[in-house]
Amino acid sequence: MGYRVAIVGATGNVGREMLNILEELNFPVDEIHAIASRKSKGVEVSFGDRTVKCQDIEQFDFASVDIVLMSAGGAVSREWSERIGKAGPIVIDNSSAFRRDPDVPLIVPEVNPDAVKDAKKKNIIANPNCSTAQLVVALKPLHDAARIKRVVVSTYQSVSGAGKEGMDELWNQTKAIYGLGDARPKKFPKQIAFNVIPFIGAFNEDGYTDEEQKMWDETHKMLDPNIKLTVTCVRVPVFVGHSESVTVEFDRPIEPDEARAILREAPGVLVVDKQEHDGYITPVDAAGEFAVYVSRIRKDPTVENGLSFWVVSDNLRKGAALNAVQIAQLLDETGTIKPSSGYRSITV
Ligand code: 11C
Repeated sequence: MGYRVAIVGATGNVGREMLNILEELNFPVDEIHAIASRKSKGVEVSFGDRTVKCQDIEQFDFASVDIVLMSAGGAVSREWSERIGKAGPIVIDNSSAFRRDPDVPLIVPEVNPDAVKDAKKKNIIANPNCSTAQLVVALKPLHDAARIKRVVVSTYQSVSGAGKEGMDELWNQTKAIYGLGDARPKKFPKQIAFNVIPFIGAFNEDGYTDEEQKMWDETHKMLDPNIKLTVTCVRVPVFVGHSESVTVEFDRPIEPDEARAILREAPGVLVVDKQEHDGYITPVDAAGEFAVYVSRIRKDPTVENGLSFWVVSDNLRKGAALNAVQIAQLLDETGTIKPSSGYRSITV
């Protein structure tokens, strides 16, 4: 016996991945409900070899489920998550709406699983931004070994981070540039096909973007508020998979070989790091996979105790749906929630 699970935003990129990953990880699901806005009512989504019809969020009785995986954007989360939490289930919210709320734990299970103790304060757990999730999975084991003082990150974020509309825009612009239609930007502020855009989200008054701010706020909440972090977030014409160039300053010397050994033992990390062309990972290699890949580990000779490396992961998986399902597993494994009707163990 297992859990009664609802996916809100089931027709989106992340919602579909949540359904896939529940099945791939054999999470004990007794009932699955696909929930979407009224306009998607009746749309079919796949869950394993079954199809499930979307139900209207306004009509659904959330008191009838144990877990709600929420990925319908910040506005829907702000309107619904607290109401749903009060109705009984635990909401695992993929939006930015509650990440900074002190009564809402923000969790990457490889990094701060103990934060699950606060899950019932509001019955909401926040899932981090995709670019933060993969960063902290790589930083955590290094920080445990040699305290991190400062991090400099530049991201190379795929268009799927901006949802299906972002993927459609890259596809349509690519065709249009060869003469088959309208190449004007709609979803992104500038042309994304054959280009890169040093802007994601919205500008803050200090000249950074809110996407950049999320990366330091969330790293501080989950890993360590004392780490200094500066970030530049860039959108690139890649469909799936976010990449990050990361430079870290530690409080003691750490050799590339020691970092490789630490990361090889770290949960969720795969080190692919040889000085040959099969020896580093690109987003195309990481798409569809679970791991956070680390490549190109080398000394930064311009600072004391510096290391630079390259981090790549599937932003729809570890950056969103996989992390959400891992949080559901954590709730189960810690006994924070119990199956509604008995228990079937998880086999991963
Ligand atoms: C992007 N990282 O690539 C964003 C998408 O706060 O969950 C996820 C935004 C968020 O556009």
